[in-house]
Amino acid sequence: MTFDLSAIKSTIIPHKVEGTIYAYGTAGFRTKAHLLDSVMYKVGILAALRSKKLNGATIGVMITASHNPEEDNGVKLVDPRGEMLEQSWENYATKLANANDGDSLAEVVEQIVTAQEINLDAPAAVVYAHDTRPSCPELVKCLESGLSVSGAKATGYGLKTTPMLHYIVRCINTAGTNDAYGEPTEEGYYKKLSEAFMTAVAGKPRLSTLHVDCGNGVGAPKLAEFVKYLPEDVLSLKIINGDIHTEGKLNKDCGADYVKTRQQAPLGSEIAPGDRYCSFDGDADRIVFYYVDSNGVFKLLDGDKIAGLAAMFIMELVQDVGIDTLKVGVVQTAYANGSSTNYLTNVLKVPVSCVPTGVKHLHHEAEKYDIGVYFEANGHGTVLFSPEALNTINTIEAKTPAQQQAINQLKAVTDVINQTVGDAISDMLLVETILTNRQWGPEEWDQAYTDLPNRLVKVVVADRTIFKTTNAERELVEPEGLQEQINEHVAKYSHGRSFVRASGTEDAVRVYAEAATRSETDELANKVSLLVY
Ligand code: 16G
Ligand code: ZN
Repeated sequence: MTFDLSAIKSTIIPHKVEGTIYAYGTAGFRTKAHLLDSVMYKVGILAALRSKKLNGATIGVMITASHNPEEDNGVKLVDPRGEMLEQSWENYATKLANANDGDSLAEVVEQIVTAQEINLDAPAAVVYAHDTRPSCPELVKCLESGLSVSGAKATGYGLKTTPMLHYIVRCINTAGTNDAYGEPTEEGYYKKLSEAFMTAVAGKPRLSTLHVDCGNGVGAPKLAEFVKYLPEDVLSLKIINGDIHTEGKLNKDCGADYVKTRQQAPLGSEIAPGDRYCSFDGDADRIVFYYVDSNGVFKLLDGDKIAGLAAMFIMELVQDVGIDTLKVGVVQTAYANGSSTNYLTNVLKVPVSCVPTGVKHLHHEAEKYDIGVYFEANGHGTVLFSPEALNTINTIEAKTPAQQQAINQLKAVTDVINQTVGDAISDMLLVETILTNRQWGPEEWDQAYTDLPNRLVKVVVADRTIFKTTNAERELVEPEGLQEQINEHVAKYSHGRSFVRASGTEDAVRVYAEAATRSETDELANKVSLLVY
C-alpha cells in the first residue's frame, strides 16, 4: 500500500512527442490518443494521491473522449460522491502531466504531498473504466502502471458509460450509510433505473417506439443490456448506430453532438413524421431528442427543451405533494436559447441562473437550490435534489390517495435521475416518464416555446487566450473595445443576442448568435465573426 517515490523515477512513461503541453480542462485531458500514454500513467498517480488525501475514499478514473473523433481519447477523475474532480486539483493534474522525467515527476508529487498534507502511507482505492475506442486497452495499461507504483487498490470495471462509473463511485463511497446510493455494479444500476421507471409510469399506456442513435458508442451495448430489465409493454426502444466493432464509425455523422451542431438527423435514420428519435454521444452522458413535423421539417429538442420539460413536471409534482416550500431552480449557460430562458422565467416563473460553460459550473450552481435542474443546450445535464429535499420527499405522509400517488411518483423520479452527473440513459427515462404521464408526442412537448434561430461559428485565431469574458461568458472584457463593437451590431436585430468566448476544448474561439429570423441570425453571426478575426 505504500507509495514508492523512488520507483516512479524508473517506471515513468515519458511523453512520446517532446514539447507536448497538456492541460486538465473542462473535460479532463483530451487529445489524440497516441499522445496520452504518459498522461494516463500520471493520472494513476494523481488518483492515488487524491484517494490518500481523502483517507482512502474511492476515486474514479474514466477513459473516454466523449463526442470527439475516434482517434482522440481522454481521461477524467471522479470524486467520491460521483462529481467531477475538485477544481483546485486540476492544477496538480496539469503539473503532473507536464513533468517529463523521473526527477521532476517526483518533485511535483512531493509538492502536492506537502501542499495537501497527504500521508503517503494512507490507503488508496481507485476504480476505472473506459469507452469503446480502440486506443483504450493500451491506455488502461499505462493507467494501471501509475496506480501500481502508487500502491493503490485498483479495480477495473471494463467497458462502461461515463455516468455508470460516476454512479459506481458514489455507490461504493456511500455503502452502508443513510445516504446509500445503490448497488455498485452495472446490474445494480440497471435495476435501480428500471424499477424506478416502472413505478414512475405505472398505469399509463406505453408510448410509441423510441429510436435511439447511440453514435456507434458504448451506449449501444449498455442500452441493449438495460432493456432486458424492462418489459416490452413499458418501454419500446430501437437502437440505431450501435456498431462498436467497425473502426472509424464512432461518432461519425451520428450521435448527440452531430445532431445538435448540424441540426439534422444522423446517418442511418429514416425519420418520418410521427417517429420519435433521440441521440446519445460517444460515452452516453449527453442526449438530444428530435422529430420531423407534419411538413417534414426537422425539429430539435435539445438540453434546453429537456430542462423546460423537467422543470415543468417537477414543479407540478412538488405542488401536488404539497411541498412547494422547496425551492426549484434551473441552471443554464449562455448557449441556452433565449426563448427557453424566457419560457422558464415568464411562463414557469422559476428562478434561472446562468453560469460559464462546463458541467462543474452548472452542477455547483444547481446545488444551491432544493431541487436544481441543470442542462447545457448540448444535452448534458441532470436534476439535483438536496439532502433536505430528499428527506422531505421520503418522510412526508399522505392525507389523500391523490397525494400518495404524487409522492410515489416524485420518489420514483428521484431514483430515475442519476444525480451524480448527466446521463443519457437516465435522462432518456426522465423524458419518457414525463411524456408517458402526459401522453405527449414530441410535438406537444415542443409547443412550450419556439426556439429563436441560432448559429454557432468556430473561428480559428492566432491566440485565443486574449479573449477574456465576464458575466457568465456573455460579455468580453478583453480585447478592449470589442464588446462595444459587438453590441452595436446586436442592437440592430430584433431579439438579437451574440457572445464570443474562447473554447475550453479546442484551439479556437466560438461565436454564438441568435435573432428573430434565420437570415438575420446568419448575418449577425457573420458580422461578429469578422470582428474576432
Ligand atoms: C466539455 C464540457 C461540456 C461543454 C464543452 C464545451 C464537461 C464534462 N464537458 O466537453 O460540458 O459543453 O466542454 O466545449 O464539463 P468548448 O469549451 O470547446 O465550447
Ligand atoms: Zn460525453
